[in-house]
Amino acid sequence: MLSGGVGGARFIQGLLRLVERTSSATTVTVIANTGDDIWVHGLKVCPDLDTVMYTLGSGIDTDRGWGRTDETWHAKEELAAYGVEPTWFGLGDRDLATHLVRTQMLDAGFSLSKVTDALCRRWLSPIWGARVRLLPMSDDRVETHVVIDDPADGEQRAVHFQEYWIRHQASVSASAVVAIGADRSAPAPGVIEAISDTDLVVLPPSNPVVSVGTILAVPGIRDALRTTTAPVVGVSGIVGDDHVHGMARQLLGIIGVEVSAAGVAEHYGSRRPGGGNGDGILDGWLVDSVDAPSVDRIEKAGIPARAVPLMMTDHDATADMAQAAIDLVLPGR
Ligand code: FO1
Repeated sequence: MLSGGVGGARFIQGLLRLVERTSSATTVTVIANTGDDIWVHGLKVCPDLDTVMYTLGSGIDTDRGWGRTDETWHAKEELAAYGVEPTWFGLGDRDLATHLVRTQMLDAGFSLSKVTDALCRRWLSPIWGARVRLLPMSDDRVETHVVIDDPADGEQRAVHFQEYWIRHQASVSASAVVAIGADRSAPAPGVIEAISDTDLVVLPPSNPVVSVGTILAVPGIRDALRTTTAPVVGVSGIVGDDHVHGMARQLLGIIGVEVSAAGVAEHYGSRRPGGGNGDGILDGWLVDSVDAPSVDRIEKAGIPARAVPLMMTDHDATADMAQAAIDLVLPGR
């Protein structure tokens, strides 16, 4: 699976529920977006890696969808009392420990994948053993920035995605999304192999621009998706004309993609020869029942599609979604 934060993590929970139901020996590799990563107060923070890790490790705050359960905010308050910026980005006390360990290990020369593996030994191994593996998309520094019209002075400037999203609440006008460093990055160890040597690749209902889009910007990953012998199936995060987890509307608008399940399917493109612009990645696309009328349009773009309920209300409902995705591209499995 390629994954962003909340939407991806919740979908993986459903996929794992399905694995439990069928008691099969399936293993799941999650390749997480690291374009949201940010250095704050001298610490390396990896929101999507941590959201997946905490969610699957039962340590997530389920209301917020990010950060730790039973969190306290004393360090944040103390930093604010010193007037230290950024005050708009909050690190909880428990969460802080993860960033301290990660930063120390990076400083000691370990790669982000090695650090992630070490952190997952606490969170994933006791629950999932070798059945779930979490990989960063790249060990190289890639940061998503958004070019905004700064409301402070009307000047155009590129700000970190987190600043656009949290400080500006995605409500300032923006003209571009740039994955800085992506063109010079390489996939992390195991990423290409995981895509090439699998039975199925799933794109969960993660953000098509700043989550899946950033992963696809790492050289080699799109090619691996196009050449793998496994089918690639995606689940729409857009239901009706909105994003279930909130942040696709503005971002799709910036890159000129229609905010609809069909618009995103066409943006990813069909993997069939001649599909999309010749660089499509999809063999199947699941849309919500309310988007059933768009199935014809998606299939005309060369992407087999089906409409089913896509609300991740609980793990069982999400497991049904995962099963529907599998039925679409691997009938009878
Ligand atoms: N989201 C917020 O809305 N406000 C925050 O202060 C904030 C801090 C934060 C710290 C660590 C972390 O792992 C995630 C955090 N998030 C926060 C969530 C994050 O901004 C986004 O939801 C993801 O980057 C999108 O996947």
